Order: sequence, then C-alpha cells, then structure tokens
Amino acid sequence: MSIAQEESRFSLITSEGCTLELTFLTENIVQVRYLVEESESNHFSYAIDSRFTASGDVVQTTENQISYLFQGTQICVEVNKENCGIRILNLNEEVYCEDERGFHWEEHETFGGHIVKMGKVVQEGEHYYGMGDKTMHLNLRGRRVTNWAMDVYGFKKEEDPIYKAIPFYLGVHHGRAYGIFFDNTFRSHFDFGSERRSVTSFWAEGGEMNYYFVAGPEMVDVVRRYTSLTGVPELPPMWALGYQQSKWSYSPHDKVIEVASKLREHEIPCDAIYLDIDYMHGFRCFTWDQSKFPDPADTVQQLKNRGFKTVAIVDPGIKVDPEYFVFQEGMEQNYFCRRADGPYMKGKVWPGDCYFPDFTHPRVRKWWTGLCRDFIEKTGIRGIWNDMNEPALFEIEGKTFPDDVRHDFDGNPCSHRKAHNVYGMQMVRATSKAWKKPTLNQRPLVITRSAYAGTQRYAASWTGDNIASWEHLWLATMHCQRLSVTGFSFVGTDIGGFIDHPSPELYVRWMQLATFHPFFRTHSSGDHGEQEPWSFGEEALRVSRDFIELRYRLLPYMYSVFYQYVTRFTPMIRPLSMVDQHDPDTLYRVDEFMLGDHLLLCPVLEPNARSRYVYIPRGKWLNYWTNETVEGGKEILVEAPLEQIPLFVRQGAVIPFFPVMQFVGEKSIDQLTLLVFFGGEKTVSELYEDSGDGYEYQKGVYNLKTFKTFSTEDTFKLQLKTSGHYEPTYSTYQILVKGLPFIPSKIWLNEMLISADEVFIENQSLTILAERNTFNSLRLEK
Ligand code: MIG
Repeated sequence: MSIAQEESRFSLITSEGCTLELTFLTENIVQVRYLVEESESNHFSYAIDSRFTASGDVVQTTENQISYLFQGTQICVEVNKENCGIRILNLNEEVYCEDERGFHWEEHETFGGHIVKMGKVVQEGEHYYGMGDKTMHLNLRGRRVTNWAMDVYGFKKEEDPIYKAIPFYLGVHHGRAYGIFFDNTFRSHFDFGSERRSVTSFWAEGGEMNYYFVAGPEMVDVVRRYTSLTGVPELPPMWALGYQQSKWSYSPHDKVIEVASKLREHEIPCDAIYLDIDYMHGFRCFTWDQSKFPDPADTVQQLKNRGFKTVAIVDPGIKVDPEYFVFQEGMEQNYFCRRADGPYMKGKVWPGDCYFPDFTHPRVRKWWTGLCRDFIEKTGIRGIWNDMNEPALFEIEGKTFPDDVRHDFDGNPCSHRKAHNVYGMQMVRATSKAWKKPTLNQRPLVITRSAYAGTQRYAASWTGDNIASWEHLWLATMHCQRLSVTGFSFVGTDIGGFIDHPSPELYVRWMQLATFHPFFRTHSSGDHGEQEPWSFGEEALRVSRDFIELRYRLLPYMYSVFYQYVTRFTPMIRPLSMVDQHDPDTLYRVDEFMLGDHLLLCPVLEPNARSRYVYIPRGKWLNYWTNETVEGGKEILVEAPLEQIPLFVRQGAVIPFFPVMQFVGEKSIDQLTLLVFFGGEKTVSELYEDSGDGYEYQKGVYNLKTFKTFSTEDTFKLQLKTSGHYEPTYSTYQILVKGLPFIPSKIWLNEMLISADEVFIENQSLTILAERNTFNSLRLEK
C-alpha cells in the first residue's frame, strides 16, 4: 500500500488498484471514499452545501505493524494494512465504528459499474436513528430500509420506501454517538443488524462508496455537524410559522374566500390558504382556470385583505399540448427528459400525457425559476407547493420514470437510476430561487414532498398522504422527529389525516401535536368530509382554537428555535434519545420530544385517553398547565383532558409570548410577555427578533436577547443582555414568574429596590411590568 497526502487528504492505494481516500474536512468530519479502477473522477454532490467550508484538520500519520494511523484533533482513523478495513476512534482510543467486511463491490451486470457495499460491526448495545421519512419506530436496530423516493398514497406503518431518500444515520453506543452519511443518490439499502445481528451494512446499486463519518459524541452534535455539511434553509417569514389551511381543493374563487371569511368569523388564527391542483386550467402548471378564478391576482388580493397569504401547488409534469406556452418553450429549448434512445419521457399524471423538465440541468432550472417568478409576480402568491416530484407517475410499473431516462446531472450525464432521488430536490431548488430578486424583498414559503439529503436548504416539507387514524397520529410524531434529526426541521403533517375523516377527538389530538411542529397545516383530500377546525362540533372547535392560539403566543419562541437551527444547525425537534442519550431509558422512547431547548411535550395517541404515562428526562421541569415541579428520570402519569396534552417546561426557562393575533402582523405588538419558570441553578434562554420578513436581518437588523435565570430556595434572579439593533414595536415586558415557592419581601428591578405594590402575586405567580428600553434584571428575595 502506498500513501499520498495533499493537505488534509490521504490517498491509500492498494495493490489491487483500489484507492481509499480519507479527507479530514473538519476536526469532526472525515470523508471516506473508495475509488475502484474506473470510478468517476469528477466527484459531484447535490447534497453538500456550497457554504460548507472544509477547515481541514491537523493530522499526524504514524504506523504500526498492523495499521496506518491518522490522528486528527478529535478523531483517529486506523487503516488495516492487510485488508484496508478501518476503525474510527475517539481521542481515548474508544471505538466509534469499525468495519466488519468493510468496502466490497460487485459488478452490476445489467447496467455496468458496481454495486458498492460497506459492512460495519454492530457495537455492543448500539442503537440506530435517522434515515429521513421511514415509517417505523425511531430506533432502527434490527431493521432494513431502502432509499428510493416513492409516491405512496396512504402509506402504512413499516412501509418502505416512501417519499424521501435521506441516506444518513446515527449510531449510539456506550454513550457515544456518530453519524454516517452515505452520499450516493442511487437506490440504496441500509441494514441495521437485521440480516445478521452483528453487522450493519449499506450498499447502493451504482455510483461510489463515498460516505462522511461525523463524530459526536453527543447525538445533537452529530446532527448539527451533518446539518452544517448539507445546509439549512434561510429564515422563513414569520407568517410561515403560523397556522395554514389547505384542502384538495378550495375552488372556485368564492369557495376560497368563504373559507377565509369563516376562519376569521370563528376567530381561528390563520396565515395561509392553499390552492391545490384544481385552480389550474386542465392541470397545466402556471395557468389558471378562468371559469373558477377569473382574476387570480384579485383572489390573492382579497385573501391578502383578510390577512392571508396564498400558496399554490405546482407539479413537475407539463401537459403535452402544442398550444400551451410552457410545453412550447420546453420543446423549443429541449428542456424535457428523454428516454435512452431519444424519445421524450412521456408519462401520465393529472393533466394526462406529460413531459417532464430535467431539473438536473442548470438551464432548465433557470427557465423554471423564471416561470415561477412570472407566476408569483403576476398574482402575488407568497408560496409554492411542489408535489408529485419523486417524480410520481400514474399507470406505470414502478410509479416513476423507467431506469433508462437520461438526465444532465449538472454536466455529468446519467440515467434515472442515479438522478431519481434528487429530481424533486432540484425542482424545489429552482422553485425557491424565484424569490431571489431584491425588489421582491419577500421571504418565500416553498414546500416539497420529495427530498434527498440537503433539500432542507430549499424548502419545508410535509409527510405526504397520511390517513385519519390513531396509528397515523403516532406516525406523525415519529416522522417529524426523524426528519428533524436528519437535518430537516421545517416539517409537519397533514393535520387530521389526508385520507378518510378523523373523529373530532382525533382531529383535536392531532392539532395539539401539530401546534409544536414547525410546519403547521391542515390538509385533506376533501373526499371524505370537511376538515376545517369548525367541522367537528363546538368542543373540537374550541380546543383547536385554543391550541392554534397557543401556537400564535409561542411564535417568538418558535422563531427563535428556527434561528438556532439556521445559525447553529440545532434540530428544532429533538427525540428524547437526543435530549439525554446517556439515560438508556430514552433510547426506545418515541412519544415524548422536545421543541427547542425548553419545551417538552407528549401527544395523546389513543382514543378516550384522559391521562397518559410520560417519561420525563432527567433534570427538573414545570408542568405548563399546573406549575407543579417534576423531577425527571422517571415515567409519571400525567392528566390529559381533551383540552390539554402533557407539556413541560425546563426549570428556569424564559419563554417569550406574543399576544394572540388572527395572523402575523395583524396588530402592532405593544407588550411582550416573558413567561419565566422558577427553578434551576442557572438556565439560559434566547429570543431572536427581527421584522419577520424581508432581508434587513441579513444586514444586522435583528436582536438576539439572552436571558439568564438563577434560582435558590429563597432567591431568584433574571438577567437580560441584548445585542443587535432592531427596534421592536413593543415598549414593555410583562414578566410573569411562574412556580415561585416564596413570597418575596424584597424586589429589585434593574438593581433598584422597588415597592411590593409594583408587582402582582397570585397562585405562586408574580407579574411585573418593565420598560423594554431599560430592563436588564429582576431580583427577588424571600
Ligand atoms: O395524486 O394535488 O400529497 O397533498 O392534495 C395526488 C393533489 C396528488 C398528492 C399530495 C396531496 C395533494 C394531491 N396530490
């Protein structure tokens, strides 16, 4: 074996002519790539974010009789001289992961190239997580999954694959976590100790064995590092975090306006209304059915007048129609995908026979961006919803393009076998770019159904055609947690289920869960009954409204959690295993999860349940509804009447609350409430604020406020530090200290002793008003 070095990259060339390339991208990420004789030399990735900078690492190379050692700052890669097998260790020489059979390959007889394979040892007590939108339990040990984006209407629990292909997993054992991202777009398979209990393997039906090893040891750091590699979205407009109402389809114009008016009548806060495929003229993208929407810009304007943004669906299939401008342009410019031998890729979707833009071609994307931009500028819509982009086809085996279809793949021409999993991603990439026009000065909402690793940079996502069943409510909570630990935080589900009709109770329980999902939308197929919050009777309406209102109160918290995601790559939703991986009891939990640093919740997943067991992770928490303190590290029975789901707040947390609004920007906020939860030696909370839309924040017009609280048996202190120069509309803070165990005899505001008349105390809660301009601390003493 010979070794060549180029900065942080080491190439080990074996006598069989296979090269192992190790690149220390950062202290915690090593790219491991194998080149077999005729491997492509032009390595190209859609997944890796162009903003990711490989800082490299200082690596010491040594060798002993058996291996070569590459000792970086945080990780050591050991390569066996005889079989090229690798072991990756931490600084204490403890194993993160090690090859079993390691890299091996097989000729692909039908298509040429290789089926590339990797085998790793299952470590003692190892558990596996991640992989995007798999429909099984969060913990993947003992399971096998496939990555191939598929339209699966009414997917079932355990059904695989479905819409997204995200070949990234986390392993955790002995309290140490690491991640492996297999950046290969071909159909790939992962076996987590299913075929052989002691082996985890992954393989792809073509391409290269090219994976990124991401070190922990904390799970949350593995996810953060993976996310830094594959990217984050821009901050969404704040309205995109509000409640959204959709159905297949609200149409015609009058119906849309009626739904909007009813939302306002029933005082259900809502920010967006969706137009599904029936707004189009014969399902032709970028057209409107004149008989239903005679003046689309007027529809959008009327919605705007009522405080709603309009989001319209756009599918990839372009109707074969010589009279249709999009078809004409695509034909003239040769933008449509072709079969291997030259004919166009013709497939049936909603419009009938369609051709499909090759979104992997930069010129095609540019054209598509232009089409979207014209569309939004002409009508004023504020979001585009890309559906069917797996791509999905009707009446064909495999429900997608045949393997032989050709794609440009950004100058690396290939077949659909390689481009399939990124097709939808490249479509939303082109779509989202439509808003990149300075004069527009709007942050968009783009959502996608299909995705490959890295798609989170371009769009939010929903989990597809789910069903109105209690099992799907379980899937919903699992799905969003899994996507979040796979770099995709801005996700949600069709509230109440897309297929079939939920009972009022199921709808309410779903709404309660979704209140804590970043993407918050009711959508349904419309075939089985109405699914607006008022369609389920008075009680369901009242509770749904309460939770949607809670979501609007929580907007500054949600927005700050989003800020943490886009600046520090922290997943917004965190499964319990990620909250405390050192507590073995968390490793199999699915129901409880955290939103951001401070909120812990647990949906109610069974009919008629009015209480449920909840595992509270270690540490101290306050029950949001009762202010009771609970000590974690155990399972407790929690009350869950229909109007509540178990919700806990970390001791010492400061949660900012907006007043209830019917939509973001409805009123100018003149007071910001700070809910402060007593307890904890020291707790840090953050509030990010900016204008909520536009791009001024990128020029520094935002604030980051850091709250610190300190509690003892008979004292309490809250401190605030602000950085930034955004001028919010509110002039006062209403500070509400909850769960206070003593009546203070002395109170200091901004270090000045004040009289007890300035505060209001009731039920262990203390309320005080403070000027925003001057507030920096509150101190209480028994
Ligand atoms: O073949 O546009 O998942 O949300 O309402 C069905 C109609 C196509 C599937 C999407 C769903 C949407 C529906 N679409």
